[in-house]
Amino acid sequence: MLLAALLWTALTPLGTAVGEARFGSLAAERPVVGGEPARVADHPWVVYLTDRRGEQFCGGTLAAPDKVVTAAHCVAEQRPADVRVVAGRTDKNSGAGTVTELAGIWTHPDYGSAYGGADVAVLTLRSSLSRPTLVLADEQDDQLYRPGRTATVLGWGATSEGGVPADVLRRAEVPIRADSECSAAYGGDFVPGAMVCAGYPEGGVDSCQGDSGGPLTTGGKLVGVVSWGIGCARPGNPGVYTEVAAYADSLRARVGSRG
Ligand code: 4AZ
Repeated sequence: MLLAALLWTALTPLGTAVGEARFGSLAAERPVVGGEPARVADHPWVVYLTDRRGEQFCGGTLAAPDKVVTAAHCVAEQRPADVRVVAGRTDKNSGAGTVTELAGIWTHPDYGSAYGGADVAVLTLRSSLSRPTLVLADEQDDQLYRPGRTATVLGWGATSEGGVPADVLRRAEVPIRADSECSAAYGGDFVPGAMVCAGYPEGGVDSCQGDSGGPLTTGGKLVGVVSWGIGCARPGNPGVYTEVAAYADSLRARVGSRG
């Protein structure tokens, strides 16, 4: 998830009362909720992003030895020199794994804010990692987006709305929902074809603040990137994810066809 502060910054230029109210509510409610502890050994391609001081602010997915897919809203305002990628570290308090600097940040040219879609970015690492990568969903993967299908979301974000970030990686299972259900919840802010809707009607399980940029996976592929929502795990407010297959073309150009 985006840090609320980053999201606020990203949305402030819109300057509308509606935007501010919406943003205010996001800032007040931080969001993996309802999940369980997980290990990077079981999800070796999941990574997190830190600032120069080592503070985690978003998640990501290793899609090639030197490419990480994350959310544009996580890095749009950042310089490559200010971001690190931490791989192979389940517990933030451990020294396990590797910390890698960035050679570059690409954000999708259509990205403006999380509400407009195209909330996807590719980070190029200064050195390649010897770790398994996750394949990206593409145009042939319609079945992975079928409503009712279960997907897994991973992250080091808050475990309750307004709560503190997790030290240890967490995992939760959420059902893919019909686009119409997020449109009903979020109106025009939900863009079918650019975003995926996921979560239980009754809430209780969701991504949350700090999970942004992290993976939503099913069928062994990256199908979504944690993007936004109203609060975390609230009934009637599913999580919204960037639809990776919708951006397969531009992602292939950046990441390579292996995904
Ligand atoms: C966030 O602020 C955030 N429940 C991420 C995911 C969701 C809400 C907020 C979805 O980073």
